[in-house]
Amino acid sequence: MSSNSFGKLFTVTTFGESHGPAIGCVIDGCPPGLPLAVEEFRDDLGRRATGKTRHTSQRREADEVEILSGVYEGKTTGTPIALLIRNTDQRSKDYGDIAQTFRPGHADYTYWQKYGIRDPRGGGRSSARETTMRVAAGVVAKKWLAERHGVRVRGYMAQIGEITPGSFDWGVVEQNPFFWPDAHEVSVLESYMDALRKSGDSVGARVNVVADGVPPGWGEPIYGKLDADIAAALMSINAVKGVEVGDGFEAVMQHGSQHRDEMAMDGFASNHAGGILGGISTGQAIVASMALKPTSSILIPGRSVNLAGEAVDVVTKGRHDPCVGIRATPIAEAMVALVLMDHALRHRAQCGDVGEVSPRIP
Ligand code: EPS
Repeated sequence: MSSNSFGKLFTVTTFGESHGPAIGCVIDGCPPGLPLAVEEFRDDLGRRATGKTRHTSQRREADEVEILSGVYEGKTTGTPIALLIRNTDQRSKDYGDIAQTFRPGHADYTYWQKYGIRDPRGGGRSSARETTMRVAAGVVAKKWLAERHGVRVRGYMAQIGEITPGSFDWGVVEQNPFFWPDAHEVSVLESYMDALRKSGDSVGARVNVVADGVPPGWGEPIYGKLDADIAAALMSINAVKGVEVGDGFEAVMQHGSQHRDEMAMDGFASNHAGGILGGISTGQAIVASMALKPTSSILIPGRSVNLAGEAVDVVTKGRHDPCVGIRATPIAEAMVALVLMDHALRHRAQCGDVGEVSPRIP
């Protein structure tokens, strides 16, 4: 009912608020015997964290994971894995004004309408802080997928505002704060973000995720399609307003002769489908893309109302992201990995005995 859990066999439940004492998650359904240590969470949590560069919120959290259950002598036991991260850098006084008003374009208003009460501190449950636990759970999924199936899930930033990469190299994506695939443009982005931050405004972004090594057969028609679950998972990330799989909305302008991915015994000729047909993986790379809106917590005054229904101008001070997309790449990877792991286990449960079917296109 309250939708803080997702997945069917590999389930993740997150809890906690931005300025509460801690955030956490419970992962259920993880196969036993997977080696797991707290150190393994650091890399991805650091990639997502605030305060690493001047281009993101300056809140500084250690984001140190505590494993409370489900791991014994360094291996998962098959019982629920509870992970906890304590919040340490809350500055709730920044939210004194916001508690009385609604930021235009923010979930402040809809949470209030739904529950009749809200925790305004740091955005409460609607804060991007919650995505920390998605990334933590995603570490477990990524590891199992890599070890058991050789699946690799990677993402990159594909657009900020109107800027798109002029070239593409996976090798540079992790070498800059934007997850940008073109090294020559990083200085352009730095200047762009500096000017944007100075102006007090924010901007949207596009993040792409690619999963290599997924075998054919994962995904459940009709109501458990792999692409539908990936879309729902990406859409559940804060600020996401659009999702595409494969060519997505470009398909509107294509002809069938162009869109179909022709097949031969040495491979598919293209991947317009994004690795999914009929809701089931083809064995090609799974390619998904998401659009993030510009954040609503900005310094440019905007018209709104206060709790008394009076007209007010809202200016959001404090520590905020001028482009939330900059930190979204590891979150998108985590969500895709979580969906893939759930579907891997679901496929194994129903169709594990089917084995490899001929002909198989590599
Ligand atoms: C956020 C506002 C900021 C960000 C936060 C997301 O929080 P605060 O106002 O408490 O500094 O720092 O992001 C995180 C803390 C995080 O770990 O992602 C918001 O409005 O969503």
